[in-house]
Amino acid sequence: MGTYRHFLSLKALSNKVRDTVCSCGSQNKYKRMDAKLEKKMVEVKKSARGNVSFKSIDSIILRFPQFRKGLKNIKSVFQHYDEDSNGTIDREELKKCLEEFQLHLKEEEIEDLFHSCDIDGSEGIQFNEFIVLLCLIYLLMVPSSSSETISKMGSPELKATFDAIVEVFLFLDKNGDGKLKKKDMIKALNESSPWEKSPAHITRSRFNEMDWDRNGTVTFREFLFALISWVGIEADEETNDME
Ligand SMILES: [Ca+2]
Ligand SMILES: [Ca+2]
Ligand SMILES: [Ca+2]
Repeated sequence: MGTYRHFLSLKALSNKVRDTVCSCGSQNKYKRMDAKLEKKMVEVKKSARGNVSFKSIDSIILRFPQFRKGLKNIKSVFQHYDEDSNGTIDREELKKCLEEFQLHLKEEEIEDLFHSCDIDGSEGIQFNEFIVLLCLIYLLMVPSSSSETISKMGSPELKATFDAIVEVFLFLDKNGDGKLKKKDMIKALNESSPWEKSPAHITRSRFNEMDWDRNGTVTFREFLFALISWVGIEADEETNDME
C-alpha cells in the first residue's frame, strides 16, 4: 500500500518535472529573443540614435494616432503573406515571408521568431503579432544598410514608426539596461507630469498590463505588444476599415 502511494507521488512528481521542463523549453524561445532585444536596446541607447526626442508621457500619447496610422499601413503586407486569408500567418507562410525579405534564417531562429510573436499561443500570427514580428525583424535581422528589405515590409513611414516606438521604450528605460523595471516605470510616469503624479495604483495596473508574464520586468517585446493595443490595434482588426 505504502509502496503504491509512493509510486503515485513519484508519478505526480515526474509529471510535474516534465511539465516544468516543457514550459522551460518554450520559454527558452522567448528568452533567446528577449536577450537579443535587450542587448539591442542597450546598444541603441548608447549610440547617437538613442537621443530621445520625447520629453513627457503626454508627448508620447500625442503621437498615438500617428503610430496607429503608420502601423495600420502594414495590413496590406500582412494580407499578402496570409496566403490562405484565414487571418493568421502559419509557419509555412512565415517561411515564405522571410524568403521574400531575403532573410536566410536557421530552422531554430524561425521557431524562436514564431513563438516570440505568437504570444496568445494560437499557433498562428495575427495582425497585432505580425506588427511585433516585423519590428523584431527590423531591429534584429535587417542590416541598417538594407533599405530593400525595409521597403518590402511596407512604407518608408514604417521605419520611422518603429524608430519612434524604440524611442518611447528608451524614454521609459531610464537606466539604459534594455528592460523596464517597475521602479523605473513609476519614475518615468511621475517625472513626466510632476504636478499630476499618477496615483500608485494606476501606475501599477498600467505596469501589470505590460508585464504579461508577471516577472516584474517588462521586456521590449512585452512593451511592444502593450503599445500596439494602447494605440488601438486589435488582433483581428477588420479588413474593411482599411480605407
Ligand atoms: Ca494563413
Ligand atoms: Ca497568435
Ligand atoms: Ca515580464
